Amino acid sequence: LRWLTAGESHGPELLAILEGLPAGVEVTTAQLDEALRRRRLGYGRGARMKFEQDAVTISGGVRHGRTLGSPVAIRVGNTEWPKWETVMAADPVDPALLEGVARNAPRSRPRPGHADLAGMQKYGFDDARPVLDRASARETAARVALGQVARSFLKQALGVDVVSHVVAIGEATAPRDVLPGPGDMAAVDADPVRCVDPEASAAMVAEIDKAHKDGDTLGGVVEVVVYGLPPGLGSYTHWDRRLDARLAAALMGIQAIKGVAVGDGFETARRPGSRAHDEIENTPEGVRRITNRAGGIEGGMTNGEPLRVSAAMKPISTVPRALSTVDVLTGEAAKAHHERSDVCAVPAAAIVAEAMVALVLADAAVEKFGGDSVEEVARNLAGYLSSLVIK
Ligand code: EPS
Repeated sequence: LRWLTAGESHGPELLAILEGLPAGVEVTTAQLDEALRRRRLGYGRGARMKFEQDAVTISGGVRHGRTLGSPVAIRVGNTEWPKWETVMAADPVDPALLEGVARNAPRSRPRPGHADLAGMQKYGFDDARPVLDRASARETAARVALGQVARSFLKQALGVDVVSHVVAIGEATAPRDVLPGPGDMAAVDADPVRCVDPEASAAMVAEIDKAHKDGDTLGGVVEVVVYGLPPGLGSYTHWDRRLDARLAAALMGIQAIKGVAVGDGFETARRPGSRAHDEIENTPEGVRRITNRAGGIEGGMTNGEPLRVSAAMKPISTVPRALSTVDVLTGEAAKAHHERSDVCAVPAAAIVAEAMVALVLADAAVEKFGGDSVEEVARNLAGYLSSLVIK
């Protein structure tokens, strides 16, 4: 599979293309709307989430609710566009139209933690606007749309469920032994911070309230859990075929993600080998791991246990109590620009992480089971499972 996105945060729309998906995957505008609605949820998001709608149009690769095998093309319109039509116009604009327009004032005080300064240096701008507009996590709306298509494929062809939950916001942490099950997504979504533990959820909400009051922002940790994967996706044979490497790259590619862990991750490094691995037993249903510390991946391959990957998000870089910077036009010390911002976007990051994991797994499934239609992939999977030497 190949996928690409384009579009600026305050441009007319985001565009997303997914190439290589088999025919017959159920995809509808309503499904994509619902996926994007989930991304806008979460306690601690900013004003734009309240009034902006994601206007989805499927413009290729789908007919009467099923993929055709051709590239799937999706547009996510920014309903904010009318306010930006002149400032972000693609074509040259009469300078008189931009005079005195506050939105057009050069963003010359780069915000620490954002792409602003290095982006201005790299691309030769003295205004952070062209940098921040693409670096913005608004772009994740396009990824979530693509992720929904990948998720439908995984469900239909392999019977796989992708869920996520928030395990930490600031100092508030959920107990690590409670995981959402395959059918728990609606219940998790109903929680203000998408945490499965009510006590931890309340503590997370309190952390966000405190940060808001202090003019501060917060990060956290999210975990994606995937049920129903067969053993053998990915491969130990080469570094770039390892599934954990591919998942880590995809998750690190989400704005503000600073760390990725597979299974118990860094915890495993602190344990002796006798308590770090998952012992194997034979059961009437086949060979199983007694524990799942590895998070469903051994040797860069799925091992048939639930997949668990987590990602650490840094606090939003636009801190309301603005950080120190330099005005690049004068060289003088200054306070960073304060664009509107969220206090905490960790619950939304979990939805984006689901999308990236679904895309990587769909890619690995197409690679392993081939097929140009969902039925063919499902047949190939059934043949593989029935021919496994060790079940
Ligand atoms: C973002 C800053 C905010 C967020 C935006 C991501 O945008 P604005 O500056 O226009 O208020 O609202 O997120 C979205 C628009 C979205 O759909 O997630 C940033 O700097 O990353």
